[in-house]
Amino acid sequence: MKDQEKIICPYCFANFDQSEVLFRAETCFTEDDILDDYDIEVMPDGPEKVQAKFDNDLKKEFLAGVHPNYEQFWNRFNGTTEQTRKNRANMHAQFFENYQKPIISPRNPRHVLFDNIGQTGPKLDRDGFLSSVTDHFGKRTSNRVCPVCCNPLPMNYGKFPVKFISIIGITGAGKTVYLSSLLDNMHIYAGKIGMTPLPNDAVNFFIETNKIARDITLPQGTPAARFSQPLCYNLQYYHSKTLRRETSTFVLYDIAGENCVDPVGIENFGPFISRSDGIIILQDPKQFTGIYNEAHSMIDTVLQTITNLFVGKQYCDIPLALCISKADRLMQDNLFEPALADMLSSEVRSALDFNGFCASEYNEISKMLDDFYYHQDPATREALKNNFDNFNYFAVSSLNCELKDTGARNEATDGEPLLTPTETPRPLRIEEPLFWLFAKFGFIQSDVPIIEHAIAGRIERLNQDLHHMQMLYAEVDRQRFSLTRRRRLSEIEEQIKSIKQELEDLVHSK
Ligand SMILES: Nc1nc2c(ncn2[C@@H]2O[C@H](COP(=O)(O)OP(=O)(O)OP(=O)(O)O)[C@@H](O)[C@H]2O)c(=O)[nH]1
Ligand SMILES: [Mg+2]
Ligand SMILES: [Zn+2]
Repeated sequence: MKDQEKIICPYCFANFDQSEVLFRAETCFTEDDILDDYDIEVMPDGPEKVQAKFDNDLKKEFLAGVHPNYEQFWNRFNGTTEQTRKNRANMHAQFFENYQKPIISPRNPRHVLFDNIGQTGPKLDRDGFLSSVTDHFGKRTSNRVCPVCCNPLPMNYGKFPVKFISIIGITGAGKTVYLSSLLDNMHIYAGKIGMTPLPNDAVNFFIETNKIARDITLPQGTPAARFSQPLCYNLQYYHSKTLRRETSTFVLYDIAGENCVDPVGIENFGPFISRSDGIIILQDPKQFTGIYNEAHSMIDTVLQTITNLFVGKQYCDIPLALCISKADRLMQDNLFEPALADMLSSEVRSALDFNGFCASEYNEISKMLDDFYYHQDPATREALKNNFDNFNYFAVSSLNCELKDTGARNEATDGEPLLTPTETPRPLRIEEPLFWLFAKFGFIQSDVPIIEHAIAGRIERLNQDLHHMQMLYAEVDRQRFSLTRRRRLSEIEEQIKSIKQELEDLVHSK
């Protein structure tokens, strides 16, 4: 990592230098541990009194409590979603949530012990990073937090380039199940494209609390206004362009589609979308109103919101994976062509000769899904083609197994049944949208060029070419005495004709 690269907070997107991080101390005091100032005042003057005052003041700086900046950040989202992992060490001791631990500064010699040699601050790690400090009471902490919003920064966060990816879908579209299955199986998926996932406690905790497995009830819905913890994941790989071993961090956001519709939601969740490097939209099959009659489209509004968030352009060029979730449902109901169902039931393969994206196989799926949308959801297809310059179609299933109604009801989603897989889930192609994004980011290569369906950018580029040619025509036309004028004019005319034809074909293409 280069020195000048700043860390971008995955919560508030503040930029800061790694030396500016703050820490959550492991030493926590409560009001009960602190003497009343009056009790010290009445002590006889002398070194004992001075010491008592010093100790007492120091303890006040290690008082457990939620930092106001943290509280302010989470107030917008009806409170924090951060959970503290309970383990044996904190079972017996007085229990504090991680976010209640006191925030201390590594630059404050009252808070932390400075390095014996340098004396200018705490010891840095091998990468020259401030990754842990020992507090004044001798307890070590490696819990770094953002200096602006005081939210936790995962281990090693900031050492590697970061890509932000938003997963958007209406309530019940399958975001949580998708994220949990994807991350739980990441070691298998990453291997297919030559990547190695690095272990990560926070992600493991998310997988544990949202376990997708036989006989375990599926996760409860996440209330739309709440903000789920961003999931940060590190992957090591050989970069397809630099040919060097690199590590990248991916931050995944779980965003309820409802927040792309209601103005307060857009204001609160908009920043996560507009800062994204890639978007995965999970479309619940019930959003195909023609099929399931549940009149719940909404996807056009979501796309509109995304386009509006990337203002300043005719179209949006962020890579966008439109992904049908619960494809098993559509397959069971025979709503996919048999050839498509067959391909979707097969494993995602690596490219034939190397660990890369197998576009030769994917392109076939993409073509058939484009056709599916042409028949089942032409409005979404049109909106994508005309507003997004970099999108593609996917169909996945995170479960693809028998589910049983437990009888219990989900409180978060007004009583939807809580289901339990009665067999081991067999996810279908859930890694494909992520692989496609990796290919778009340039991390992996594809065996053949990846199919593109967008016409938004192509139309704009052709219009620019047309304008340029028309200007050129006028200019050559003015050169009355040029010997080659006639020939050049007819050449330009030919080119103008062919651009117009291409535009015509694009606009009328199915
Ligand atoms: N058939 C089938 N059902 C699925 C699949 N994935 C999810 N579901 C069902 O959809 C329900 C909702 O999935 P979640 O992952 O909780 O949905 P979500 O998008 O996180 O919903 P909210 O948290 O409410 O926004 C699950 O309880 C399952 O019943 C799938 O691949 N196939
Ligand atoms: Mg959820
Ligand atoms: Zn922050």
